Amino acid sequence: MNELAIPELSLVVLVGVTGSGKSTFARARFKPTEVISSDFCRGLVADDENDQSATPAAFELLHHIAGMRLAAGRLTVIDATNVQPEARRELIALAREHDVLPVAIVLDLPEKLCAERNADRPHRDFGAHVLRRQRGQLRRGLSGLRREGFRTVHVLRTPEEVDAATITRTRLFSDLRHEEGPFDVIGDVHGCRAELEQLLATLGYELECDAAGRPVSARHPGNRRAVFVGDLVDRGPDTPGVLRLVMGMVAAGTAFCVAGNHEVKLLKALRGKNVKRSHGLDASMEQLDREPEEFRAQVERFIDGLIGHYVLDGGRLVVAHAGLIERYHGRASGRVREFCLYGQTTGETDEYGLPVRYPWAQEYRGRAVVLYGHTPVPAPEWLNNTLCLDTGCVFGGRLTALNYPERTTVSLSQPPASTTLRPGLSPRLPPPVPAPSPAGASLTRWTLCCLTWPTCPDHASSRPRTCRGWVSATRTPRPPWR
Ligand SMILES: [Mn+2]
Repeated sequence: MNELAIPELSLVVLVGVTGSGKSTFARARFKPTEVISSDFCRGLVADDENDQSATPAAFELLHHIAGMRLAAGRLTVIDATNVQPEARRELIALAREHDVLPVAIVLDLPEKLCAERNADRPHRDFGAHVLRRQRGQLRRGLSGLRREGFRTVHVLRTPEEVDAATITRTRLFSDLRHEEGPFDVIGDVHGCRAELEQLLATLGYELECDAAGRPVSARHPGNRRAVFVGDLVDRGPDTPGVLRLVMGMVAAGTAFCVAGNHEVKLLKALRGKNVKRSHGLDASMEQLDREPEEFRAQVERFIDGLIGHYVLDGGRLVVAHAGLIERYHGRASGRVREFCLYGQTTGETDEYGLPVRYPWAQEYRGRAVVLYGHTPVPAPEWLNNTLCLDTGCVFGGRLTALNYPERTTVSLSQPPASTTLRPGLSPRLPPPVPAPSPAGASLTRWTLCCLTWPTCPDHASSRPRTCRGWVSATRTPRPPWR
């Protein structure tokens, strides 16, 4: 038995010369409606499956049907030779267009066997040269399939291997529909370990500490589980402490966590890539440098394993760092991950030189609740079944959680007076304001205020929330897209 694992929502591209047994293989392992063959499409457009002059029309039809199935979220198998790179390129583009994973299953069988099978079939009087050419194309393309974009590649080389192969459909990493909650979904923590501990305690979680008294996990006596919207790290005073606690909870099965843009950048830095250490990354790296090598390796593995979004509770709840449009729920592609991490930008910049973000939540009409963070807001406010939970904890705001399915929010403390952020805008960071702390500990906090820094005269004041720059920023006219 040879189990071939494929994601349950994928575009499966069979690759093999004529006579290699693709149709027989597919018939035994997929539903008849899941398999679209070029022969069948040729028959549909020309009343003759072997009419090679109908090939262009047949493939147009094949792509059309496949596209409609993928749009509907249905696994689709392409039964055609697909030995030419151009043919595969079009199918990979089709998979990407519908944000599903492309899979290749290659039947790389001996040429002699394929020739014998063709000889047995009527109307398959291909010359030996056709078979030889197809086989040459197949062999040349074989090693580059992953580079072409196939996320999964299975190669079967003997009739015995083909016979023994079974298909196992695997859930997508994002698919947690079987997890029904209840959940406590927690906004951007950004290294604020003390606030996180306090919030978890407020929510009823019991913290577990290691010998050094550091919280390494937490569980809820009522079996509630936490879901973190990402951006655990950077800017705040104790990124390692937050990671230690959240990694422990995820490992213990008492929390889930999706990736934030700050985790992704931190991972690059940890791997020695040359990234600009801005937006609080320098703080994280300094803090992590004081941790043992083994801990940094753990962090690297943890971040590397973070998924862009989760679909939970039978599809009724979606969590992604920057939110997610309905069309991308439960889908997998580069652009879906980009959206989860960074949101959708319009490509324009505003008067502060910051990217203008596309107001996806204003246009959201989906049935699933979408919970996210990424853009600090003064208070969580429902907008078309979506809720942003980033209330700017690290900027002097609060750390917020939403109880699901109850839909009650829990925030740590009172919000700072009259803080309003322009929607769709990240606060520009003023320089760190050292908080008065005993023994000169290097505890630094940043402020939410002052979008006009560095032109603001008060940006470095010790009471930044009253800064004049902040006040004038709140009077800034709404962005053009509102
Ligand atoms: Mn973010």
